[in-house]
Amino acid sequence: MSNDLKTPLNWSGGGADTDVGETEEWLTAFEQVIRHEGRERARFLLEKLLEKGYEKDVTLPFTGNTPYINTIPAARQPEYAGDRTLERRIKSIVRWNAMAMVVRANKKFAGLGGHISTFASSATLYQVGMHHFFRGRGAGGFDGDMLYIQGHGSPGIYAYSFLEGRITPAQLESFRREIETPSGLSSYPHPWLMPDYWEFPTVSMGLGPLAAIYQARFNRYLRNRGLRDNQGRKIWAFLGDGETDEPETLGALTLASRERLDNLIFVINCNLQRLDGPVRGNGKIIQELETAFRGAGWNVIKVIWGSDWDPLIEADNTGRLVQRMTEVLDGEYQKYVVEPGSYVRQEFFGKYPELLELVKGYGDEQLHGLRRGGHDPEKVYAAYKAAVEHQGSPTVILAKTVKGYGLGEAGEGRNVTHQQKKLNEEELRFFRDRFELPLTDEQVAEAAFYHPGPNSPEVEYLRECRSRLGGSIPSRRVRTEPTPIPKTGVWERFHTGVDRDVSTTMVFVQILTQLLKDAEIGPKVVPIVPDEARTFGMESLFRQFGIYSYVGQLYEPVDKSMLLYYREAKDGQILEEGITEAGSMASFIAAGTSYATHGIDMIPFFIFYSMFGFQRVGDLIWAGADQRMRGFLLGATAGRTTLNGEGLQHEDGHSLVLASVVPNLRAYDPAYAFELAVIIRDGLERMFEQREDVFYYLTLYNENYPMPPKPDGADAGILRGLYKLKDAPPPADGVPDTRPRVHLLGSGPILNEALRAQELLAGRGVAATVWSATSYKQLRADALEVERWNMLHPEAEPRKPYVASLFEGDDAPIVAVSDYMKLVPDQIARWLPGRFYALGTDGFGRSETREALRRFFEIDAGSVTVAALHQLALRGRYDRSAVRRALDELGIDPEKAYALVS
Ligand SMILES: Cc1ncc(C[n+]2csc(CCOP(=O)(O)OP(=O)(O)O)c2C)c(N)n1
Ligand SMILES: [Mg+2]
Repeated sequence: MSNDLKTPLNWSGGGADTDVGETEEWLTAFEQVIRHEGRERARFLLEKLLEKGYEKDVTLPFTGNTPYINTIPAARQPEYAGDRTLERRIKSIVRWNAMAMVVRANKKFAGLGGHISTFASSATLYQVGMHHFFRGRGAGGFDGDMLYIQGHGSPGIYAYSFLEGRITPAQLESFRREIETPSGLSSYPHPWLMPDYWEFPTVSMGLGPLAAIYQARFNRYLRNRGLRDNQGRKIWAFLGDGETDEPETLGALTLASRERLDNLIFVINCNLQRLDGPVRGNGKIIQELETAFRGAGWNVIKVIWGSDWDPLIEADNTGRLVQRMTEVLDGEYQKYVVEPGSYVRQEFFGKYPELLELVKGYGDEQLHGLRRGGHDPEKVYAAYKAAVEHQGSPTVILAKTVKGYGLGEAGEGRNVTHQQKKLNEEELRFFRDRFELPLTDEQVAEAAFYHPGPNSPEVEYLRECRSRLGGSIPSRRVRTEPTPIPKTGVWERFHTGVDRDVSTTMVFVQILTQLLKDAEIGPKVVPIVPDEARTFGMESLFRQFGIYSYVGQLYEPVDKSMLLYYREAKDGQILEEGITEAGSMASFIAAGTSYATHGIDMIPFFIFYSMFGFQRVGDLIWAGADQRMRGFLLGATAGRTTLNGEGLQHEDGHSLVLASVVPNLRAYDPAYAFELAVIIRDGLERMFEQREDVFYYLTLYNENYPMPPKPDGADAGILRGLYKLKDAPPPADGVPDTRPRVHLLGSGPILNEALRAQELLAGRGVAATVWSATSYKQLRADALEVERWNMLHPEAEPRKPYVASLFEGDDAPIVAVSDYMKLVPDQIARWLPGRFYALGTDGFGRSETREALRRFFEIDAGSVTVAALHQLALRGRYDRSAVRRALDELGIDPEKAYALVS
């Protein structure tokens, strides 16, 4: 192996040739075998040689690489199916408009942003798909292919729709102006902002590729469960080479190959640049990715060189050209783009005399113009065709391109190109001339949009292609028919209360089981777990409903003789994802958006360790919210003190804070079985009957306690976020009630601490009313809306926020307590001015008993009692010395350690 630092990793040349004659003999013999006995025989001999090598300790270093040339040689290239001339004209128009919409937007409003260079590099990659491969939602129940578009390439996609007549000039004019012009075009693919157009939000790098893998898998899941046959749908994911730096991009590759997802095609736009500069200036991103994907079992198709290199490769009988192609670094390839042809001659070909000889008939211009594969429709077409025909594994196409292609001095191949949004007149003229657009200098000066007319050959051609392929893309179409949610049978048993000690996690599993058994909605339920089913007591579901496996169960499980054995099945319903919250979340998104992607309602329940939810995969949750997913996220082992033995990394006291930032998420922190049942039922009705684009987060705890029956009329309060649970015990008979009053708000298992505090306070002459606070987020949302309405309607009778209306009629202090940070209850403080005080679990978790933890974080009954007494003392309604006495009696050391490190 060469020690030359410039030799790219994973490429071993084999050292110097010490006996050229002998080498020739071997090669000639090998060629003869190929010629006379065929490739199979040649392959067999090679394998035998390798085997012998291993036997004799002559081994080759591992390489996942093939040489740095196209995977599909010119000889195996299919004929191009389209009209190249017309397609080139279309592409030029699309390029122009995609560029012009960014330039015009930024001319008018500097700072609006937008990207020119990404699409400039990927125009051919999209166009070949648009004209020949990407299938729309045609007739006959076919839902079309699924397209994950590189987010910052969206101007190019809009430009196609503009040509097609789907997008008006006014809309193109209002790129990134979604507020002032309601039909303005969103910056990136946002199903929330352009709900009939974009299907998959992609621009948070890495999430698109991950989601695409799980989408492809979910399509198979639906098929194998007999719910939807999607055999023919392809999932195309377009991504940047820089985007492959994200761990999410490459993190799930083996799932795709393991499950033989040949419905999945990645197209990686290898323009060798990311935002700041080169992706792998000192190496070769295409070779690096080839190794990763091949190693993971993918079918890899490299599209590196354009057709004008074919004759050179053909004429290269010394192997020097391929050698040179392989040894040159990406940083150097980038330089060739910005330097003249003479530089390419000298630096690239000039390294070996044989190469200079090879191109001696080529002018400098010609050398500079030698195209890269990703800009050559024929090469891209060949790759796409091979990809859609390939069976048995997913395919990745690694297409080499130039970032900012066609921009010339304005940015082609320049390190600054990613953020280029302003072109001066000269640069615009260059662009026009380069792509031969029929625009006058005046039109060029203002970067006017160009449309050749609805009956022009270009538009007719494009329309014809799209209609042949089943209609326009992208296009999002949602199911609007409601799925009826059971009104009886499932819920009643959870309303009556349970004397036994149970946890809300156990209750949830029972609710889930009931739903799974329901004849109507049962099959639609998708339980998703990241290797925690046993932790949450869900193993009983394994045998009953089966764990999905695309091959079924090929082995006899060790626990086969047991009642609850680990049963895998082809039609298994549970998605047991293994230890990947990100993957599970991607499955959740796929299932929770199937009302739009597949036109059928699926109802995902993703249950996870609450600590490893929002803070681990928060960006995926945000992307799913953007994609308008529906379903239930369940943060189990919730609470900083309720999960008591696991310490700092496991004990969650803040997922509800993180949940509070997601707009269309309804987050609940329930305490009792009936609360869970009411919330889940309401969620199902909202999402699947009333078709609201919301989703749910529920905390689930593992503390066992009896579940009381549902108080009459509690439903509305449970859903709105707060209801009165228990009035203060009455004073002794005949004694007038002059006791100072407080309100105690509790959530989750800590509601029990509030109830105990109610007794402790009663013993100290204080009347405390206990409320169950199921959702501060919901309370806040209601109050914000009301407050805003009042501000905008100054002369109208002011409305009351729900939370404020509950506490009208007295001025008693309100103490809130939960197993979450103080910030969670503090969300409502503003509507209860001067009377609200929150206790909570701010700070890192610790391993201890629940009692010790609750005392440490000051959320136990004793701490609640002291807080309430102190609030009364501040108002002169309780004696300060009596508060100090209470501290003593309750065993609270005033100098004890403080949990919050700040
Ligand atoms: C998670 C995330 N981090 C950062 C960004 C900002 N960003 C947008 S595009 C880009 C560079 C992308 O490079 P590449 O993937 O190679 O795409 P290209 O534009 O070169 O095709 C960056 C860093 C982002 N969108 N998402
Ligand atoms: Mg790039």
